[in-house]
Amino acid sequence: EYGLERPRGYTVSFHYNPHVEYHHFGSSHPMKPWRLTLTKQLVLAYGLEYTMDLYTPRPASFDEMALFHDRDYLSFLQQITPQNMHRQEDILERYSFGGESNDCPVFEGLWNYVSLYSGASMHAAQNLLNHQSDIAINWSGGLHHAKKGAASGFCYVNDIVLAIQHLLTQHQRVLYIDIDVHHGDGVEAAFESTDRVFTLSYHKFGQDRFTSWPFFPGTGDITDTGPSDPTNRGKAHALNIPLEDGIDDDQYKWLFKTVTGAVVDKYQPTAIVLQSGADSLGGDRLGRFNLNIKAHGFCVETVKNYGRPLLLIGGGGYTPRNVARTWCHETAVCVGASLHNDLPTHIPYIMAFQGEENGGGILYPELHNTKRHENNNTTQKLNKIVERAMESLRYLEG
Ligand code: ZLV
Ligand code: CA
Ligand code: ZN
Repeated sequence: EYGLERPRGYTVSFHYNPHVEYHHFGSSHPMKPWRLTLTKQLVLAYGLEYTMDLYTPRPASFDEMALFHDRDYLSFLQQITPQNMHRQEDILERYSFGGESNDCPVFEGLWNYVSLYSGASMHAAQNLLNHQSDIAINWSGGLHHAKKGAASGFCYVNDIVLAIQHLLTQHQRVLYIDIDVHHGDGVEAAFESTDRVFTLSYHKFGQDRFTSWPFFPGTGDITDTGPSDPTNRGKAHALNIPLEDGIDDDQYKWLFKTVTGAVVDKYQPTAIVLQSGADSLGGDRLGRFNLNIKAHGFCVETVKNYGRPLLLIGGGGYTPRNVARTWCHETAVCVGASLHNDLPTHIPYIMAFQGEENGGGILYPELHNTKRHENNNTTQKLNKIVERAMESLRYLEG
């Protein structure tokens, strides 16, 4: 029995295995799988579950993940535990674990965690292939930094690459769009030698004013458009939009619509994958931008309106209450619902959203805080970026 009518001509599916929530990277680590609990609670509280098909996907198998990853790397992931890791320090280093920053810690249930989020992305892709959904959502995925044989930046297995590979079994051209504040380097690298995937990432690029290191992962300048070798089919099939601290709603919306629209026109993808990392929001613990929830959601709406099969996945997002708000809003955008700004009062963990510092119990609090991140993106710089982007698109034949 549906509480809400479904007058839509398209189907939205939600792929989520709640077991991911119970994994912890460690108490001081910024990645909190618990943000997914909050997201789910908001989605349920607004009654959005009645407007979508819900699935609890099984974990991905070793062999499924080996469609992209090296088997020796996966064997390592499968057996490493916090208890036995001290006996294999050399191997940890080989796969980019540990180190002084410890972005990729070994934690209890790591293998289970990676197979759960990967299984959800693969199942979402399968649903698009079956024509069982037009838009398939997996908020637990989007781990765009993971490499074939190494972990990187909180990412161990690259669920996006696995999902895109699956889409490629039936789709000639897949467009990957990444609005996480970090460069989607792992996905770009995985498909650098094919013209059947176009990767487009918007991100902060350049020296970080807080750490004075290059902002992670340090790649993705405007000049990076894929391999330069003219015989490489992947040439010109990557586009990177490097941004400065503090970009605001109007600038980002304009840039996103202009550049993404041009890519879609030129490349004519038959399916789209959108990584909707929420660390590009204002007030994010790791991010540097000043976006509000509705500006972030505008990107989802814009991509939805291209009317192609769409895989929508999560990614970064380090202020859990705002991650939950954004992904709930974007779920509503997908189903075509508008949500009341006052949060339903019967939400578990309602305290996480209440009080002035937590957004005052509303869905769309103002997140921009120009004192924290001064806007260093001038109209002139952005125009220049668009000009350069249009120029590199001219190298795409067709
Ligand atoms: O959102 O911050 O900057 C997808 C995603 O894109 C680094 N890692 C490495 C390279 C040398 N540094 C370490 C700098 C540490 C600065 C303090 C943290 C505090 C605790 C734990 C991690 C961090 C941290 N690490 C902040 N930024 C990093 C990045 C990795 C970012 C991954 C983004 C993942 C899910
Ligand atoms: Ca990005
Ligand atoms: Zn990120």
